[in-house]
Amino acid sequence: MAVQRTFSIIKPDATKRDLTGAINAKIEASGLRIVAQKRLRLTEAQAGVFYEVHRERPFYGELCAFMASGPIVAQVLEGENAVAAYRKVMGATDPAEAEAGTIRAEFAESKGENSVHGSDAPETAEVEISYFFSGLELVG
Ligand code: FUP
Repeated sequence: MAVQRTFSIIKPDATKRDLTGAINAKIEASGLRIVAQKRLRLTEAQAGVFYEVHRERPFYGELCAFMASGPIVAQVLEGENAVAAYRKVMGATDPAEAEAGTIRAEFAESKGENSVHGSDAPETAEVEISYFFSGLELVG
């Protein structure tokens, strides 16, 4: 399996509780390298574009408001099979269903405020990375 990149967000519920370091420790312990990272605050409109795929879902408005409610940390992670590897480290969307030791099992507050985002496929990762980072910001 070739080295791959995935896109990650540490969400507002986690930055609010100063969990960036603890989450990064879990990411790095899993063998993934953080090759780009920045803390920023999205507007609801910017969050809406990012989550466009969920526009018709009942939770879309709440999701966009939450993602704009505080700072996020946008990241690019690199490693073997990074997309699937990170989803394993994140755990299930609903923390009640997340495997013990995963980021969401340990830190997520609810299905909506679940501490992290990770791309669901290499093609999605490429689109998501380019929404947040320029080539010049990806230093490896
Ligand atoms: P995931 O890939 O695990 O982040 O999950 P999804 O792509 O299914 O959902 C994206 C985000 O929508 C979740 F992180 C949180 C939010 N969501 C809800 O608020 N309620 C739901 O029932 C499902 C998802």
